[in-house]
Amino acid sequence: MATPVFKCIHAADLHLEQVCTGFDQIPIDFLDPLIDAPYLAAESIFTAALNEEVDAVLLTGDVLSSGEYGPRSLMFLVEQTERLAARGISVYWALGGSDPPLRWPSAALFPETVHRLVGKYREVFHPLKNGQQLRLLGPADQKSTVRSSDYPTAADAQISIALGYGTASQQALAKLDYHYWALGGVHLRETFSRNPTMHYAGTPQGRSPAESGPRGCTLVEIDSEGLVQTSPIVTDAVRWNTFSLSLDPDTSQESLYGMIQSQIARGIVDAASRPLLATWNIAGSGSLVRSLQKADAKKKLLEDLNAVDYGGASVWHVAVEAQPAEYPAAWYEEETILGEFLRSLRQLQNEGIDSSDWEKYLPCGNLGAQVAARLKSEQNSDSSLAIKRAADLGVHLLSGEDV
Ligand SMILES: [Mn+2]
Repeated sequence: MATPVFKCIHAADLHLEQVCTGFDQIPIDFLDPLIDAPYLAAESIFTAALNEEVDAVLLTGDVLSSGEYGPRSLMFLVEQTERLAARGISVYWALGGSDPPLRWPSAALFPETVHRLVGKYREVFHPLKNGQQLRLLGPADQKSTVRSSDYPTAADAQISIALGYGTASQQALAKLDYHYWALGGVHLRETFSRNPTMHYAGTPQGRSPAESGPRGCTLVEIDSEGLVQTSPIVTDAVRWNTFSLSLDPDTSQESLYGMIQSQIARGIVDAASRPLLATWNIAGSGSLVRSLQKADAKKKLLEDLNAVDYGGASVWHVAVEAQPAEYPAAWYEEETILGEFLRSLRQLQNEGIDSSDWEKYLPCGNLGAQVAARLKSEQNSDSSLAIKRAADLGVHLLSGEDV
């Protein structure tokens, strides 16, 4: 691309007050890094803006949560935007689902370089070095969908950026001729269109095992032709990483530990001296996978892993999940009790389970009712995983091994 006429950092979903979750216990020396992680990650965004000497920072929603923000997050954001203001860097903040509304007394604390875009204040113009102006258009309201009908077509020759929050449809937005769609509300970084570029910057800091892998913000450069180039900047201060292992029926406990150690060694390199929170998804068939589905065995494995000294690296093993593997297709066709059993489970898998009425899947009578009552208290459990586990147990019992 030609020399950029506009250079910015696009970030979203800072969720400054949102703490990390997803662990039963955590060692004391992890507490401070976990509490500070959202702030350190956000600070890296503003530092990157200064280092890259950008023209502006675009924030697309979920920066502060209006229900939860307190003095720390508010003052942090004021300080950071003042760092930018001192260097003449503007902030264009498109208000998303959880941000404080436009009428918000604390907004007066921010320097004048902070523009909160929504509703009748949604449109601003940013002067470019070549004398032209760049048009930025924020969302019409604080809803959680980017609706094409809310954005007028960007018809003139000017470079235009649309800022939005929530789910978006590539087809509907592409017709509107904006050069860049800066979007928020999706926590995993994603460019879902290249022509024009439509991009979710993702959250700068993962908060749970579900937000595994590097997180950050995006450096965006636009040239005078309106060509857009995006590059990721990693900002997370604590790294969540979910590792997947696949076990053979004859994998021993010892070789499982060996597999874990070699994956964690790579994870430590990837985390580049950040504290690492590891989750293990173990899949396969055989007695080891079956035993790891039991709470005691998972707990023992976690204790063993957390007793290992990683030579100065901060590593904490958060959870182990063991899932039975898929069975060979031929087993489903067998005219045997096993085949019949697997076919019934597959039917349940396809139709889904009505978890409000467990009793209809269970034997009549007192025992069925008791089991249904226990299941009811675990409403949030993953029913497809439960079916896979039932399949594994059934296959094990019908195989006749370990009788
Ligand atoms: Mn969010």
